[in-house]
Amino acid sequence: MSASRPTVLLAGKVHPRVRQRVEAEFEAISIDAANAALLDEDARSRIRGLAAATAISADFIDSLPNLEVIANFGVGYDAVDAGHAATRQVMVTNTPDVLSDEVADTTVGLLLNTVRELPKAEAYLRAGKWESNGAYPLTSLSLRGRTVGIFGLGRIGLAIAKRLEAFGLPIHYHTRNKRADVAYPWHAGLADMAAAVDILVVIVPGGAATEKAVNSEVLDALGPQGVLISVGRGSTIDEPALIAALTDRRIAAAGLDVFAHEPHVPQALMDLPNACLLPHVASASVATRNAMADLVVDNLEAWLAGRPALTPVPECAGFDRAAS
Ligand code: A2R
Repeated sequence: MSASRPTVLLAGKVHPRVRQRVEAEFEAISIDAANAALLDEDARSRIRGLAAATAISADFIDSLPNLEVIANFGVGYDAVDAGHAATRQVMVTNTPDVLSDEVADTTVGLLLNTVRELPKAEAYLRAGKWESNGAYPLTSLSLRGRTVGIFGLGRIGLAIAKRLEAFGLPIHYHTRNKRADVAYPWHAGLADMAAAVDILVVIVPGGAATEKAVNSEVLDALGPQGVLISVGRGSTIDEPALIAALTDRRIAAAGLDVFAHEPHVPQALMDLPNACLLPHVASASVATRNAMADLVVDNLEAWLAGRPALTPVPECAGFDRAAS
């Protein structure tokens, strides 16, 4: 043990590669939850870095007087109170870009599974029904002739758009700000876009600004042939409204990788034949999760060595390392 090495807290169920590298490069302290009562005063005063795999509240940040950096595992950092961290000049980093292609690939897979019922067709084969009952029924939905609307055309949304463009599908998008670098039609309103498209792909960050943005009005605008694909955050969907719309066939189908209260998935969703459900696996390959883990630790290393963070979140992007 070297007294000169900074102390880094591992909070929550951290990725094994984050743990391995943090234990090798820093003095590591581990706790299962971000709860100040799990740390004594000496530990709290020594902690300078935090590798976060769980919610980090303002109170928890305030319980660590010498905290300098919070490195969040994931591009979505809605569980970290980054606004509060910024007021204390605590750097917050996330893991953008390294997961965009993986998430976009999974989104296309989820869309195909939802529309062409591929998991159900495989289950039919495995149950011996092809031989006993004949061909799997024709799917009522198809990607052919459909238009896609992407809610959130950031790094991941654009990677999804490029893939679906290659499928020959027209792309529309809704964001708060129109992008100058794409020619896709932009809609200032989400419900307006939903009315103009057949497939709505949701890939915005979570948090108050997008909470339950996909509500009954948006789902009704999407309409009875409409398909919802949700891969950003479960909080963005009004889940009871979605269950009602799927039950009443006010939309045709939904493919979901994220849920409002993970890992709980409402039984009503599980019971719906027109819902295709994944357990939040969009970025979950060994290679991509390792790349995310490395970016978490690279950010800790850089900031704690007095260098700029590699991937600061927007709330902290202007921080001057020398000033903190
Ligand atoms: O609104 P803009 O112009 O800032 O565009 C961003 C859009 N966005 C929103 N659109 C409409 N209403 C909002 N309240 C709103 N908030 C954000 O979402 C931008 O086009 C996109 C976010 O893009 P990025 O920051 O590049 O994030 P990335 O890497 O694509 O990941 C998106 C989310 C993560 O936050 C995780 O929750 C999930 O995907 O993995």
